[in-house]
Amino acid sequence: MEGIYRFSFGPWNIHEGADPFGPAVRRSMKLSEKLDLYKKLGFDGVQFHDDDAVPDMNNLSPGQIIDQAKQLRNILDDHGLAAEFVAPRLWEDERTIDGGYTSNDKACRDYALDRSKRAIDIANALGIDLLVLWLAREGTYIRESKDSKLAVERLTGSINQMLLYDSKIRICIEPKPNEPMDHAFIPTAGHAVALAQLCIDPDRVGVNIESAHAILAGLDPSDEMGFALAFNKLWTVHLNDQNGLKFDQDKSFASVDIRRAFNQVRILDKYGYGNKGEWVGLDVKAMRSQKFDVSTKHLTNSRKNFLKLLELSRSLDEEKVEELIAGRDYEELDNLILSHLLA
Ligand code: 3MF
Ligand code: MG
Repeated sequence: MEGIYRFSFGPWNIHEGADPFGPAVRRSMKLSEKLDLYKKLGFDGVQFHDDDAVPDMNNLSPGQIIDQAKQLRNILDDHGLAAEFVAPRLWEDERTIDGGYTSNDKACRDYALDRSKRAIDIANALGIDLLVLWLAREGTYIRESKDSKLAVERLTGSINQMLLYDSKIRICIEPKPNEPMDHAFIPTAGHAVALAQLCIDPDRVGVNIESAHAILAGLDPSDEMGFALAFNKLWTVHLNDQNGLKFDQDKSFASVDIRRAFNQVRILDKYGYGNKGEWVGLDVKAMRSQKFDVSTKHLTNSRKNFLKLLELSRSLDEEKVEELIAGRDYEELDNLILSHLLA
């Protein structure tokens, strides 16, 4: 059951190169300039933070937000592009310093929920039904600062409110074990799927697996994908790569470990990922050392690597694989995979 692939990324994936230790090194591109690039780079889908779609939204009324989002939809149409999802950016406001849905302060929790509803309005105006929640600050710096059982109840309660607010919206949780927090409450696909079961409409709560986030959790990204697929909950992916347990690197897909990337492509393709409209999202960052005029190569390279690995996945001698599995000759299977990747 082979998949059909369309590629997406977010405007934040073309960026100025600032990091916690130094300032921007490339000029900013306006959203309009970025949208002009999508098709040229081989991408048809745009992922949005709510305020990528509607800047300065905290100072706009709900009606103004919807109007601006509708204008953006026309711009996307003119470019032949589609929106994939909207994600409320809950980690930058002063009211979310200690988290959004799990903040200890009720006024801050109310802000987070209200902002999420505005993000749902934007999704509606863009004609899509997918809201991604990267639960950035829903965790702790020190164990004693929050109650982890209560935090799960608060997350469930907030998601329920979103499900009630819009009877069509699907909520897709992007798990990540750490950064910016020391510990996150929903670090893996298993946690996200379990949280979905606690919600009032579990069928509308799914998962976005990001390769680097799985690696930071010490897990194999393809296993995280398989887990979500087993629950029919893999609704989008953030493919990238990561060199060990350090800060979230968002390296180009397959740039660190070709075999690990191959296995992600293989499981997606084996289970027809994309056949129900799922996009292949690439959450990758250009190296800070990259000059402005060559600062989108991480996107084209990641897409190219995916397609090359897809060819390799589809040309693997699956009969031989089955034969070696049946004979439990995993050394030979190891060699078969490596020879195939090295050929
Ligand atoms: C953080 C991320 C984010 C999310 C994005 C959409 C910058 O580690 O991966 O990308 O994917 O905010 O939810
Ligand atoms: Mg991501």
